[in-house]
Amino acid sequence: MSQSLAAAGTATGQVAEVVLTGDLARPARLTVPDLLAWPQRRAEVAFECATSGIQHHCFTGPLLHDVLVDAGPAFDPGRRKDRLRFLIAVRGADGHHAVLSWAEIDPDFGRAPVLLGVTLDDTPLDRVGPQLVLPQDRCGARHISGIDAIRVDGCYPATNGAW
Ligand SMILES: Nc1nc2c(c(=O)[nH]1)N[C@H]1C(S)=C(S)[C@@H](COP(=O)(O)O)O[C@H]1N2
Ligand SMILES: [Mo]
Repeated sequence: MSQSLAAAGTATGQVAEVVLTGDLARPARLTVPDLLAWPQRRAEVAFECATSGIQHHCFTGPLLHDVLVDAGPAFDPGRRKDRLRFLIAVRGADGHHAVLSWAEIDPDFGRAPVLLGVTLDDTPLDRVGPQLVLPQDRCGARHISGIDAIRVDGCYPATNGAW
């Protein structure tokens, strides 16, 4: 990011950042414009909210899997079984959060096409931050908006250690 853009973001608080943290070789802070560097997908989703009923939205953005792989999760990529112990916790700025398993979004396992939405119904999410998009979910609760942190954790021992 250029110095002037960084300064503008700091001065106005208008550029939201997502912190990628946890068991990663390359932890990162990413803005919505940064997320345009990965291939963009489009998803038309319909989900039900317990309080406001059925919602229809169109999102674009990169695959969560593509972004997290580039952050270097601390598993052996050649050993499929090693990935099964990793969790991904996604948090919104308001504290709403949910946990996914790595295998849920891994192309060798659940293959869920989960996006980090950077536009919502053609509106850029630069100021509010990206939104988690889960086309497979019937309920809206995991479509976390204003994401400010994503944490990857290898929760169980890499070898046959004690639980
Ligand atoms: N950050 C954040 N994201 C959130 C929520 C929340 O409370 N905080 N609620 C979820 C729930 S319960 C639903 S149903 C959808 C609502 O999406 P809508 O505002 O497009 O109807 O947002 C989800 N994302
Ligand atoms: Mo909801």
